[in-house]
Amino acid sequence: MIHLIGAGGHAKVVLDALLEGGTNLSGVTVRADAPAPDLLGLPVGTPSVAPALTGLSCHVAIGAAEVRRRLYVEAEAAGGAPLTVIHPAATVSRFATVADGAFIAASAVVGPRAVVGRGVIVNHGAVIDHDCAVGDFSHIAPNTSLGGGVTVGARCLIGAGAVILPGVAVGDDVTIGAGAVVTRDVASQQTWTGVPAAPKAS
Ligand code: JB3
Repeated sequence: MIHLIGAGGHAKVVLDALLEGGTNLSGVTVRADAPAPDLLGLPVGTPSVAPALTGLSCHVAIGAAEVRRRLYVEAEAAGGAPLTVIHPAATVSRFATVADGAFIAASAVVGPRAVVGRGVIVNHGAVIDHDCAVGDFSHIAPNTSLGGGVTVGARCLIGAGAVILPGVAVGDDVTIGAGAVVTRDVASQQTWTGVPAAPKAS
């Protein structure tokens, strides 16, 4: 049995990937903190994390990094095992490492010796090229491109369509704006936007 936590937009994408991968709808339960009518036809229960999850595979399908991290901690405390979900139309090198609880969407590419951390989202069409490392709970948004050897820290948001040039290092808790082109290293807790990307004026 698979226990999906979250019933919003991202949960739709994750459930769709599970179904495309051959999981039966009857083998999935869905819970969220707020009542929702259904998720692609599945009833949604509350609260998000059931009191007992022993023996269940859990996937937290929520985009916000800190919420995703916290709910994985709660799910594991309740006995659940984090489940990695990879859409069958994603291309993941046999030499890549994908940690527990991560999600790899359709048309994403994860290259050889790349490391994708716990609870990471690699969204549609994103490319994580060879030797990249993406830290826990980061979100690599649709159609982004990380060149070879890029490192991204924990809990980052790399916005849709952003490009990070080969070898660049991005710290923890960084936000990169949509469409930015990052040509040099970014320190932790910064927001960079633009082409070439620069720290966002506060
Ligand atoms: O950009 C793309 C392709 N996807 C986005 C994704 C990565 O993140 C998507 O467009 C959204 O921006 C976002 O999707 P998500 O996280 O599904 O957002 P939303 O549709 O707003 O649904 C949030 C879900 O998380 C709902 O089921 C909420 O009940 C649940 N939720 C939000 N905050 C929470 C909390 N649940 C708990 N337990 N605790 C919270 O603090």
